[in-house]
Amino acid sequence: TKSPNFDFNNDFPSDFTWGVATSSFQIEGAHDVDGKGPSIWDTFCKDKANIKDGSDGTVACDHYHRYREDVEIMASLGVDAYRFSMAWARVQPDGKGAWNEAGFGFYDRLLDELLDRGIRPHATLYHWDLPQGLQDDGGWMNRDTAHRFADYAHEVARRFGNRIEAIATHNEPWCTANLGYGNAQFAPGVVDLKQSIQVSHHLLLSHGLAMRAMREVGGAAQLGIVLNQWTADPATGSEADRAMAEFEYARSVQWFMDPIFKGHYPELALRGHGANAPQVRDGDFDIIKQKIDFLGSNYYFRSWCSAATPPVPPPARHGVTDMGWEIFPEGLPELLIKLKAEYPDLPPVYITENGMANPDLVENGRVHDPARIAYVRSHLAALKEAMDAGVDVRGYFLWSLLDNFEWNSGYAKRFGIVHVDYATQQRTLKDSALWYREFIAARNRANRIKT
Ligand code: PNW
Repeated sequence: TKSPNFDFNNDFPSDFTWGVATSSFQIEGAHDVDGKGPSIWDTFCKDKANIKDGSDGTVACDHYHRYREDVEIMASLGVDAYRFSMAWARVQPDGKGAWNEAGFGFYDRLLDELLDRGIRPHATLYHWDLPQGLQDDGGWMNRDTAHRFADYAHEVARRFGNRIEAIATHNEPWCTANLGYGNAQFAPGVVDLKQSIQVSHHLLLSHGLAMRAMREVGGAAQLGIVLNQWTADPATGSEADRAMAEFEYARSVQWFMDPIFKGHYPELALRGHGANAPQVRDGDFDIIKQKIDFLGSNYYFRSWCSAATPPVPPPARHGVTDMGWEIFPEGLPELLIKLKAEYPDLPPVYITENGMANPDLVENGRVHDPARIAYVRSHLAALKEAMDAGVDVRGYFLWSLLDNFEWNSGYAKRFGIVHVDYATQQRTLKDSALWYREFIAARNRANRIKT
């Protein structure tokens, strides 16, 4: 395909990692193929009221059967790396007990395909699809699930640890806890603040146990975690708005960072949680507070904090996405610079997700998505500012390679730089994919001139 005429200037470091990201449940489909067990998302989708368009993940992008084509697309874009997740219930159908060789076989083939194409694999162990068998035992409310997770991490590291560049334990534990147990937008669909906070502790514990188990194996992979992060801005200068923003930052960002980097929960959030504070056992923080090799940071928007009724809306000077999320690139450097100041031991950072949903705009075989290109460009310019200010950022993964199952929004929200026609499973590069390809190619040209 001929690229639209883009002007670009890729002034990132020559060894910066350019990637795309997906997750297992959102793209794989093949929900019961080759011995895969059900996950809590298979279960959650059975209640049609949970998903806006009543859809589910049984087929999704059929990536399980089309991974070769999808890797081929990535190769054609020239990406350096691919961030994907493994479906725990594919490799251990019940979440405990026997391993499923056919399930491991899929990831083995995927890794081969990627490595053959020179695309470096970045794997996430848990992107929300808990085996239903573990949910039946209490899921993340059951402390034992953290130990089951460590067993799973150990096995993945043992089998694949030398072929994966980076392994993240969790994707966005904030979402698992708050959307899964706080407001029931996500599986398992519980509404209970106290439980959501206990779950967040078990997630952090499971991260620590998994880190330990994987370190024990050794292996070349860098080990870390992926958090969704934002700055929290008060809507006005009022005392109430400022207090709200401070608490919001503490309960969402510091809540996951402080245990890992400082070995305790943030005081302000603990106090605010009061009787809902989690049960923590002696030694838990020693398990959680371990050196991580990288921090994955997912950035989509800032948190806008207004204590007024009705709340003062965000200015949204750069518009909002199809998700209704305010576009605010300025928040990215603000966040990263703040993290660097707050956590002196901050390891190298990867932006493991960033991107936007916009409506389907197929026109004569072309998909024009200028808003997505503008979104990515503005966030990359902002990211460069953070790097110029001294934040050690090593890579950027655009969310997402493909239009896919957007959780409780079903297929109605499209995040892909590659369009998927779900009736035919046909993939079409959107203008944003063509732009990304040229952007990466500009770096490659510059590197060739240098050497
Ligand atoms: C992330 N929030 O989800 C996930 O990692 C992806 O699987 C998902 O497709 C992508 O972002 C787009 O939604 C989030 O409400 C979902 O704050 C919700 C929130 C944040 C991230």
